[in-house]
Amino acid sequence: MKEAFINEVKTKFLSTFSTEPMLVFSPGRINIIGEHTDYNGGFVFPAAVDKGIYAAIQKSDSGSSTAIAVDLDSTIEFELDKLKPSKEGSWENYVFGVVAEIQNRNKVVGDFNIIFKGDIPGGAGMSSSAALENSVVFGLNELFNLGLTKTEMILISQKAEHNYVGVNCGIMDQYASMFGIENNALLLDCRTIEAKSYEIDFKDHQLILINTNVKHSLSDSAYNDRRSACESIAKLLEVDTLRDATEADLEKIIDKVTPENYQKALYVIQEIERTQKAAKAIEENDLETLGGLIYASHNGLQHQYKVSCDELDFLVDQAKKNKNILGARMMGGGFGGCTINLIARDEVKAFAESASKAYKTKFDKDCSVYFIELSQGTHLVN
Ligand code: GAF
Repeated sequence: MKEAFINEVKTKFLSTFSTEPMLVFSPGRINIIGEHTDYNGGFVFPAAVDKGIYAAIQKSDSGSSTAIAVDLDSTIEFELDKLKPSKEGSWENYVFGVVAEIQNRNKVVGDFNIIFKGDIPGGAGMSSSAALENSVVFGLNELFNLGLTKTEMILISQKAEHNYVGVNCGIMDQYASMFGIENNALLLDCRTIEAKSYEIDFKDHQLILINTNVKHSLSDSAYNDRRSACESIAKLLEVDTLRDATEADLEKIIDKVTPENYQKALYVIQEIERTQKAAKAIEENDLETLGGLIYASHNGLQHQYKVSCDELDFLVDQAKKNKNILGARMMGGGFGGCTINLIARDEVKAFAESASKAYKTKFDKDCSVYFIELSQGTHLVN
């Protein structure tokens, strides 16, 4: 699959632009636990995966730049000194945003051509957006010797998402996609942007994803609304982010916030704690405890933070009925996308079949099961 994708973008690049491209692979990510905690300065526990974006890129001498998304059969031509956001939801905003944010750092990018192809299912909550942004910034950094560090690159990707895509995302996705390590998950402290890596080898258990095939749109104001709610509560508490607050602090301002926002802040404080506990459980190879934390995370996302949906809840409930599944929860921004399941290896086939059947009966549509490998972050492939 990987080889086929590389060949496809390379061949298309050669036939379209008549020059050899440089090739970049930028992965999507999973997240074991720690959801909606990144923009609250908290901990997250993601890993880069073996699905991602393949980008072929090279300088252009035609006086303009071109980007082609093979999967969307879409081509855009643009001039670097006239960049502005396209209409909401356009894929080119990820490209324009990254270039504009590089320019904002007084770095000079010349004209370029880029062709993308990917195998991250759209709207699955596996962050195809961060993979796309990172492939562009990484490719341009190499091509024009911009001298950006990986941390600078992910901050550029994040700003592109804020200013061009319109999602005030945290740093988890860009970090995981850029810094991923094979067979490892990263316990990332989003306040310092520093991570500790954990080798993931669950022996007779493994992680699988089940995609509801309900497409979420992060630009939905729901995401930005939650971020603002958290920020306004942090302000009331006179702390920088909810990372610096305790449940006892929150209790003191109970009369000053709506019950809904109180629950959201409580969820964040508890999820940050759960994420740290999950790291300890992994260190101790205590999968029962890890699984319990994962289920508790879903419960909070469903009832307190309110970013789940019927399809996700259904798949988690199916998992709960099966004692061979130690934990399951929705993953990513929410409102659709995948569940992540910690499951006994010899139960995978039977559960995939029974959950798919039950899902079809209940919702009259298919879910999809993904096996993932934890992979290296954004890198050159030739
Ligand atoms: C999306 C965002 F992009 C991340 O920054 C993070 O907030 C996540 O939702 C929820 O944990 O993927």
